[in-house]
Amino acid sequence: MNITRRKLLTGAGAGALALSMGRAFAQKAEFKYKYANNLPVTHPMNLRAKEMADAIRAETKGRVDIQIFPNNQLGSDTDMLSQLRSGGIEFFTLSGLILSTLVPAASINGIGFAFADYDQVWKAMDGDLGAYVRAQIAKANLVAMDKIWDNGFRQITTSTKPILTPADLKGMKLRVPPSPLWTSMFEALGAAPVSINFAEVYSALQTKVVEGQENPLAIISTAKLYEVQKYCSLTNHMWDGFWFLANGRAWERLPADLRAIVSKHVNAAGVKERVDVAELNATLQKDLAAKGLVFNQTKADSFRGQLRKAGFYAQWKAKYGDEAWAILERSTGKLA
Ligand code: X2X
Repeated sequence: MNITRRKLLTGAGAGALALSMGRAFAQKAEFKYKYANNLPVTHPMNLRAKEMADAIRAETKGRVDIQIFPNNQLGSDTDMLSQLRSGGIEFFTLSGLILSTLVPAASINGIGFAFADYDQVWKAMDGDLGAYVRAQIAKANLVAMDKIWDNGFRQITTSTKPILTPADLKGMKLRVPPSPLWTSMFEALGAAPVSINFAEVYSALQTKVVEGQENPLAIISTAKLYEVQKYCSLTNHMWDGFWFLANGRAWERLPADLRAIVSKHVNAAGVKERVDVAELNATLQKDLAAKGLVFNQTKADSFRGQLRKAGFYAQWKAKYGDEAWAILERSTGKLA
């Protein structure tokens, strides 16, 4: 199924999450697992996850039934991470930058302006850097599936003014996800970052608790942030993805043949979701402008220069260590 912008924007895809025929299997499933995420039902992540759950249910002949809980239904990202660790839920898709509160190395793909394009992203994340991070995640008794799902290159939106250079960020109350790297980066750029879980972002913007936030266009669109923001400044300041995580004990409880089926379909769904998200992020500007969002280009070198001047790269190279930083720079070129 090709997730078209029309289907996304009309929310027709949301119907795909309606109670599935699979309910009939739920009663007899040996393994009834919960998969939670923080994205709207119309985001490609949930449209592909529905296909994935149906394919797993079919190929395991109903033995594995994955129930999807989208859009923060089970709580905030920090709540859901706790539930994943305790086994309250068995699967959860989470940005490595938020996971870094538990697995510090998991935020390394979010280093400001590290990746110039998707070729560099997938070379790193499907290569040595992804393997390194997954090994670190395993030490926390979590299992990260091989193919990280795409969130995208992030842009800054505000309700007050366009952002052209870091000077425009000075003292700005900007929402960032709860993660030391996000806070550090926007402090280095001169802003006043405020850590807020995604579940509360729309209302925080609407009530002017914060004047801006940063996210890829697919999120700005599916979460309807254009309703409470006026400007979108195209910074591409960070690439971010979602690790598809499993609780270690729950994963081991699955027999090897079922684990192979589940991981096959999860990874296949992740690769399809990447195509969907990249297409949306490349084409949504026109739809969002029609909804009133005012776009501007930015001077990337001025942001990168400010990060260097503030010692951001040197600080994070020291935090990750030489091994991880060398793996990152093999894909990005010299950063610090
Ligand atoms: O919280 C965010 O901004 C989001 C939805 O992009 C993440 O999950 C990192």
